[in-house]
Amino acid sequence: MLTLWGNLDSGNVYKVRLLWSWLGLAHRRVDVAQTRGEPSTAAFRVLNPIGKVPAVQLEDGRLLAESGAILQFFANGTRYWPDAAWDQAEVLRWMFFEQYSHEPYIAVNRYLLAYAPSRDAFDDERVRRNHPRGVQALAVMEERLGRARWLVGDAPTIADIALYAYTHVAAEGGFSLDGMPGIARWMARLEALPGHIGLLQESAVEVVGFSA
Ligand SMILES: N[C@@H](CCC(=O)N[C@@H](CS)C(=O)NCC(=O)O)C(=O)O
Repeated sequence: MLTLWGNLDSGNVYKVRLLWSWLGLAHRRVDVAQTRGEPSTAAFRVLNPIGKVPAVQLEDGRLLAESGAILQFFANGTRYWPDAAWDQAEVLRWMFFEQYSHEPYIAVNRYLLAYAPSRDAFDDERVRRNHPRGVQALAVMEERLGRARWLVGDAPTIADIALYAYTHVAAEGGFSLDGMPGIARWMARLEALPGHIGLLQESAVEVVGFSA
């Protein structure tokens, strides 16, 4: 069976869980949490040298990290990774946008405001500086989703998963989605797909603790 290392409330881990749920793939989850400092331990870095979740292990023992790479590997050959090279490039364009222009502001502010065990003046300044950049990322999404049903083409792809993960909980990072009807309609559309699970909804057949 597939193994996933990560915590339930992580959006990056949720991306993998959501795709696996769409695809009907069973997994066991090892509960590794950033709030407990577990991803940066030496024991976890054996699995993923950059010390971050998610990491997954295939049934043949191979390990893979980085949510985008994991999404692409499992979507390959399914309807969620398009056939045409141009559409594939468009999916990657949105996924790189997510990692460089969306997640560093929206996910980081969510973590600092809602999950971080402690926060100092440096973090508060970081939240303040991140905010307009996150708002800008949401505006870029709204520009597309105000006129299109999905980020790429006319069907859901892993680009939609990658951007849904932290957009739908943006409020936890202090970001309002008011006045963004395209994003609201897109989120409702995605949530109506077969196999949808919520971010805090356990989807593993077994959950085990992590021992560093
Ligand atoms: N680019 C990575 C980012 C992963 C990431 O930032 N994971 C966070 C949890 S959401 C983490 O493990 N942080 C631990 C740390 O920074 O110590 C991906 O998309 O998988």
